Amino acid sequence: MTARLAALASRLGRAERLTILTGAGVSAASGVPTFRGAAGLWRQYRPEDLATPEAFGRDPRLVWEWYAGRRETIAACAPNAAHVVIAAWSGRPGCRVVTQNVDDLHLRAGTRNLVRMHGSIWELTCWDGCAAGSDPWRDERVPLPDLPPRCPHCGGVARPAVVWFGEALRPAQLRGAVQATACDVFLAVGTSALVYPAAGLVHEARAHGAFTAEINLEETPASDAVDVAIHGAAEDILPHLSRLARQPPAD
Ligand code: BV8
Repeated sequence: MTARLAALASRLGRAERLTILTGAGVSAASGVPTFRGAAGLWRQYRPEDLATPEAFGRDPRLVWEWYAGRRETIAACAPNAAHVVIAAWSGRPGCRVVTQNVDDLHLRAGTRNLVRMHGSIWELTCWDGCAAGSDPWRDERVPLPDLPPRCPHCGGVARPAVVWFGEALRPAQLRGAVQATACDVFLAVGTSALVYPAAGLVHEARAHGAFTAEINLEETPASDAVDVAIHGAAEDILPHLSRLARQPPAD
């Protein structure tokens, strides 16, 4: 572990273009349930039952009850040490942060140059497709006054402004994520590397010649593809890496 940490720290210290991809594991220490861990969200619900446009079309109230519960949980959570380190790194020239998370904890930690691939649980758009409601608006009320909430523009049904399974990512977010793979160091943190197109980004970074690394509690399908796979908690490993990367290189 030490040698791998030192190798990654050395690369981080020298990187002119650093890209960090995060998943639910970065928010776990803040109390936000992951999708596939022991207490994972998907254990209680099947993704196809809830995180799809078909599910929402069938029963908007049921899907909103799931999201309203997640919003209530997330509202009580604060950024953890992993978010704080990533926010500090995000201020470096050439650093970009691409997250799959919809909890906005990176935003609350002050992260710059952030691409939120799957949107935000704190934003809504119009499900009924009115023009004014196609751009997400922020609604942080907990609890929401009624489920499903209404579109303020047309009075129709509002939906969470997140990307569901089977839905395309918004072009600007997809473009930002793909452009971020043109980097010197690509660091995936706290993701099971199962959901695409996010899971494909590490391979695109490798194709650009990037040094790739993964920090995760467990093996993932990306572990064999990266140059360095470090098994540990993001909230422990990232502060340690940050200290190592600041040290002058050993003679
Ligand atoms: C699309 C938002 C196309 C909603 C989410 C190939 C190419 C393209 C698409 C596909 C493809 N193959 C299959 C698909 C379809 C599908 C897909 O990938 N399916 C999977 C299941 C196989 N992809 C899609 O549908 C995507 N859309 O491609 O559209 C298209 C094009 C044109 C027209 C129409 C369609 C959209 C996918 C987005 C789905 N939305 N979230 C919401 O949140 O409610 S996905 C959701 O799960 C998350 O956002 C996240 O992205 C994803 C994976 O979760 P992770 O973040 O990785 O979290 P997970 O719990 O899985 O893992 C956490 C890890 O952390 C674990 O390994 C754990 O060990 C570790 N950990 C825990 N604690 C810590 C830790 N590590 C470190 N420290 C800790 N403390």
